[in-house]
Amino acid sequence: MSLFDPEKLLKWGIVDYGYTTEAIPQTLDQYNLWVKAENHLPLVYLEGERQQKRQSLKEHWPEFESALVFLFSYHDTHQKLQSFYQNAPNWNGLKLASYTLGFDGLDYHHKIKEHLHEIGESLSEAHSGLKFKLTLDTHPVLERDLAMRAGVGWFGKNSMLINRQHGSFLIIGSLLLNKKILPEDKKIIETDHCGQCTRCIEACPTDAIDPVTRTIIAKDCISTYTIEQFKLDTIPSEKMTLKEGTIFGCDICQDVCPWNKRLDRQHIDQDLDFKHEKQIKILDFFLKRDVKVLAEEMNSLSEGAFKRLFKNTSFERSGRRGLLKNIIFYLASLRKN
Ligand code: B12
Ligand code: SF4
Ligand code: SF4
Repeated sequence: MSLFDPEKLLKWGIVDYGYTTEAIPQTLDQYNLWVKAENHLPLVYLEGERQQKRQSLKEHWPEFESALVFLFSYHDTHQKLQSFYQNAPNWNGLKLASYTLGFDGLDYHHKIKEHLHEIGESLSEAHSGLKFKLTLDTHPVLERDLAMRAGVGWFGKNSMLINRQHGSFLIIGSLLLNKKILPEDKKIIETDHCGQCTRCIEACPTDAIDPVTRTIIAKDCISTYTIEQFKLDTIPSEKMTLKEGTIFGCDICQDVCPWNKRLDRQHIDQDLDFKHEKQIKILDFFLKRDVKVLAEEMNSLSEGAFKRLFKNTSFERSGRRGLLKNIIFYLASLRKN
């Protein structure tokens, strides 16, 4: 498919895209069973009306006829962060999900929305009467299944959508369209390439991956506790630990995946320095200072001052209190060992 200027796509970090006309997810049963077993809790937005909308793209948007699914890679940032953790003499032991430093250190929702809009506008100019609706993370769409239907990857045992060439450090962003703009689905559905590997299951510090259903038990996942439950002080699971330093999101089940490690080796000579102002600010603030000093500063900062410091980044949403809660829990996790 050469619908778009490849240079522009690469500039935006789009490494692959696919197309589908199927409105109904192929793995609906897995999702519905997951919710029925209450493995989604405490993420209540995955049940009820929003669960109903996920049953078909037509439930979400009745005009749906087709979708273009784009993969935005931040693998380069994952590599830079790994190198930082391994080599920086002043690293304090804390870790951030690499997407927070990807996309120039800005909240990916803002950046990717802009790119998707631009693509949608140019498609509308080329196809008269074409309407589009974008879906990115927060919309009631099973995005991994949509990406699978568009032929751009398979579900790993860690439940990540993995692309053979580009691994899993990817954000999925899509355009739902009210017309079929390509003659037919060109890509073949990707098959499972996990084989006998179980590295992600073994590496998860909280045993949050259910090896039987290949889904995540949300209450046990570090990502849920550190990103989604930013206002909650109670600990959702007795398995929870942040001893690995994961104070915002968690990449452990992706770090160990051979499909990402293979890419690390391919790009061994990439420039490993962070260049953007926001990235440097995030590194300096969270990852280079004594953790107790950081906790004290976070404690004395006002909510407003924190928001101003991290405006337009992924940390704006969780706010000062959410991050402080995580840092305190990290210190408590260390004392437990
Ligand atoms: C809720 C949510 C979470 C929750 C729950 C995660 C989960 N695995 O369900 C929490 C907070 C834990 C989370 C964490 C993360 N998330 Co999140 N999250 C979502 C969200 C909003 C919904 C996911 C969902 O519907 N889960 C329900 C489960 C049942 O569905 P599923 O995970 O898609 O699994 C499908 C397949 O695995 C398949 N399946 C399951 N079992 C089986 C078994 C068999 C045999 C078969 C064939 C298929 C199959 O069916 C499922 C339903 O389609 C999506 C955005 C969206 N709107 O889709 C982002 C999304 C999944 N998250 C994303 C990211 C980046 C992350 C993190 C990496 C962030 C971080 N660094 O901390 C972690 C990764 C944790 C992990 N290993 O999954 C990306 C994933 C991109 C990718 N390459 O897959 C998404 C797609 C956002 C985006 N637009 O890019 N997330
Ligand atoms: S994101 Fe972390 S806690 Fe969640 S399943 Fe993966 S390794 Fe486990
Ligand atoms: S670590 Fe192994 S089992 Fe897990 S997703 Fe990657 S290839 Fe699949």
